[in-house]
Amino acid sequence: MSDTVAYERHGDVAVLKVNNPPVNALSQSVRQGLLNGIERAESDDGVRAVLIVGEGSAFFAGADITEFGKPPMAPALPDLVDRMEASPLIIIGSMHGVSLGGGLEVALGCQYRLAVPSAKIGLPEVHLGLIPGAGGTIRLPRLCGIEAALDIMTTGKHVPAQQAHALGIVDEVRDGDPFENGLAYANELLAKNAPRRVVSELEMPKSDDWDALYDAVLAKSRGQISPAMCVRSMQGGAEMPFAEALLNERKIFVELLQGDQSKGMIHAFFSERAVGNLPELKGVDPRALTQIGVIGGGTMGAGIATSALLSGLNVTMLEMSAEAGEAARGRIEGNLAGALKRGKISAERHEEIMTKALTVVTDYAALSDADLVIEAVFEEMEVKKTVFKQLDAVCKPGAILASNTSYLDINEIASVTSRPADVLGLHFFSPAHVMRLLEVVVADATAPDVVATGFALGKRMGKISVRAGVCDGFIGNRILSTYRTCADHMILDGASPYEIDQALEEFGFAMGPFAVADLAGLDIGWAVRKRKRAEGLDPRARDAAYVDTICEAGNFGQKTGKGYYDYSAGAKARVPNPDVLPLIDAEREAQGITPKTFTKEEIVRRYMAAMVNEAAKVVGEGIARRPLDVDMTLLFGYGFPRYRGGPLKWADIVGVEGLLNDIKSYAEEDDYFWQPAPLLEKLVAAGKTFEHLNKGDTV
Ligand code: 3H9
Repeated sequence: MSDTVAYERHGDVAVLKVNNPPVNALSQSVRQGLLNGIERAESDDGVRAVLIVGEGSAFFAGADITEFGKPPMAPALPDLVDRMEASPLIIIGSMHGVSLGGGLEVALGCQYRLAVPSAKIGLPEVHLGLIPGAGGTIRLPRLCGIEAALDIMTTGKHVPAQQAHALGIVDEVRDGDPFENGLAYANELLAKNAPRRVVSELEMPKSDDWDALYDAVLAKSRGQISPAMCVRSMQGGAEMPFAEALLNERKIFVELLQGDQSKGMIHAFFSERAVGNLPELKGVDPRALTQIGVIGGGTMGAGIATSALLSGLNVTMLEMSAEAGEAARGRIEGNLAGALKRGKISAERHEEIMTKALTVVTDYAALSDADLVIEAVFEEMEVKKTVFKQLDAVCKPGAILASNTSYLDINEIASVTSRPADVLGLHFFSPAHVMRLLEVVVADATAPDVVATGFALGKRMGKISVRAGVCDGFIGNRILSTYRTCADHMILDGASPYEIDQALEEFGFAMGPFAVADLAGLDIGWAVRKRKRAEGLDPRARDAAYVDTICEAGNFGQKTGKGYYDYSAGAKARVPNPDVLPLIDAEREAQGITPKTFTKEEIVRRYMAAMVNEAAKVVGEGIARRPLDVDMTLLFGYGFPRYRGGPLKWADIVGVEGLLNDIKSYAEEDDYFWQPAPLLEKLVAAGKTFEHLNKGDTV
């Protein structure tokens, strides 16, 4: 047998127990073990059935993703599943935990499927930029029809056992131990001489219009190709003999595996898990958290409070007046009503939160037993300092003081307290109870257990937490400010905000930068520009003042109904604001610029070059520890398309050398803005990529 699959004989049933922690991925050893087990059972006298059961947390989490991109190792999963179907024995899968991807495909190669009620099944390959590659696209529809199968494989969702049973995917749902249940079920099937029932021999459902299905799926996936390719593979199942359809599925799978989108998505899968894994925090215990204070109940503070409440923490919300406190309570209640409606909390929990877990106060003294206080007040240094002085005076020793600032210097904020080791930045993204990103900003004196507590809080809230160092804008907003500036330069030089938004939305961003600015509120950027101008702009920096005119007229984007776009017909029905282009024309004229045209490719190339260059500076300066930290920041906080993996993964894919050459050629027009990142130059000189740095290599 193999190290990971044990063979046991229980009367007429051979049991294959799979043990490949942590999630029973179908690695080569597991595939080999299953194949050997089936062959042994076939020659084991008296064996009439085979039961496959997973030890530990899952049946199977799918193919072993770490094997992707390496030379294939026999037996291949599709061959194993075929071999299972060809066996004269009755093969039964007893599922618990997850049966995902190849794991469900193995179950589909079984003739009977049993699950515990908590089991979940799914085909999440699309989240890796792939399609199911071991028969899933052509076996699953035979059990549950095209519509349900397409829904499962194009969304990648996890389907609970009862629902899978109702769809005909699982034959029986029984509570209890998966092995005991499975053995009893196998013996029942043998006792009643249950027939062999091979999924590939069932009738394949047909569609009248595969192209329409393909188009509909493609239109929903914002540039990601794999969901639509599930349709094409399923179509093959309906139009070709089974063996040919299987080869067709395999061909599509391999093409996608070799393509850029799966590279981006597999990078995202592993980076999402690696991002919170910091060597410096190994063995460091976070401080205990029960009671959280939040200062300021605007949109951001209310969102943070909601997130904390939803994660089971008690929250004391501090506002300046009773009226402001009531408004904050109203915002939190509104957020929680949304969570209740979406089934994220029960009515009882909602009631409990509003009556017990949330307290709204106006006196700092009420924060004396808070374990952690997050300040979310107006973005101005003096205001923040006043808050931190008061917190320092009332909070108990050991309490952590956090600022939700998005740009300001945490060291300076910490300096007004007597406990800089207990101060850090916790930068949430609005709406804070929805957005997944949390930047944990580590200041010079922040203690390791305070950092660990920031990560523990993020985990508890279901966030992707990224470690950031102190600088203007930390990781995300610093990079944003650079690529936004690049977009502003392109506007001065001839592009329109609408062309830029369109090009970047086609690249895969959820929204273009100008639509984002309208959503966030143009007043935010206006305040930053005013601050920077007050500090004194470098005379070599290009300035675009036309957008200030929009703000001066009281147009701050979506919240006022007008910004770059006009939202009078609703937020989704955005149309260009007719006032904007004349303002841009006037600005170009005032600066003596003759506008030129930009193709979509040029727009994307410049915008991405600016993003990658600044990101490389952020990594080079140690503000982000690894390129993957930048990638996850952009993915989870800035709408960067997941299928491109993040800006630095994208840079590796398109080639860092070409990007550096572009940056150098742009520098011929503007050598102040386009200063190549030293790290990028070193990488190119050493013939390395950002991925080398992720793996711990240095340049
Ligand atoms: C496929 O099946 C293709 C086939 O159709 C065709 C083939 C020919 N492989 O997420 P967690 C690791 S494609 C290798 O933190 P959780 C993970 O990296 C596959 N490793 O735990 C992590 O490692 P570390 C389709 C895997 O409890 C550790 O396990 N299947 C795999 O929050 C724990 O993971 C999928 O896409 C894997 N397949 O969630 C399922 N899965 O500790 C992908 C996990 O070193 N997996 N690891 O960071 C998941 O969705 C979640 O991991 C799962 C557990 C729900 C299983």
